[in-house]
Amino acid sequence: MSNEYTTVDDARVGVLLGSTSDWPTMKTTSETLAALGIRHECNVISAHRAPARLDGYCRSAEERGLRVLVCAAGGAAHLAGVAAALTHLPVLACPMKAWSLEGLDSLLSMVQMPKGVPVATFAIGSPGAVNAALFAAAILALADSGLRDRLLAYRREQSEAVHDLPGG
Ligand code: RP5
Repeated sequence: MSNEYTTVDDARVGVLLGSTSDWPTMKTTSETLAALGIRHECNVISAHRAPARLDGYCRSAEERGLRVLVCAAGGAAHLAGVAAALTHLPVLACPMKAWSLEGLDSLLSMVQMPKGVPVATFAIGSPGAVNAALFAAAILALADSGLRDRLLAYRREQSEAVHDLPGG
């Protein structure tokens, strides 16, 4: 049922969180996508607490216009792997620091997908959350020249913001 999750018209990226507790980190994904003018939607859909909802979301994703999914989860972080099993769209995985192990558990859960169903796994925490947004942008920019220009401008501004070492 569509009312089980939030949809945004013409969204190209679907951001999925295993829990609302992942939002403080994953809001950086949303902010980065927004800065690049990428329409996206964010939902909390736990793979183990709401498997039927995740199934419906992923199976309808391509038809609704989504082109990339970004999945964030902590602990035994199976959200990205399950999403990738339900859609052939690219799935980008963001390991969260949950309640222990500083996120290493999440990282290994995501990066160690068995062969056949890939997920692209990013760094633990907000560095990976931002990079997942930039990687989604790079994928979408292959077929969107306006976004390509915005992504190049973002990269240029980032380069210009790098300062010389003190005394250098
Ligand atoms: C995972 O367990 C979530 O993605 C979150 O990172 C972690 C803790 O979830 P809560 O217990 O805070 O809901 O499913």
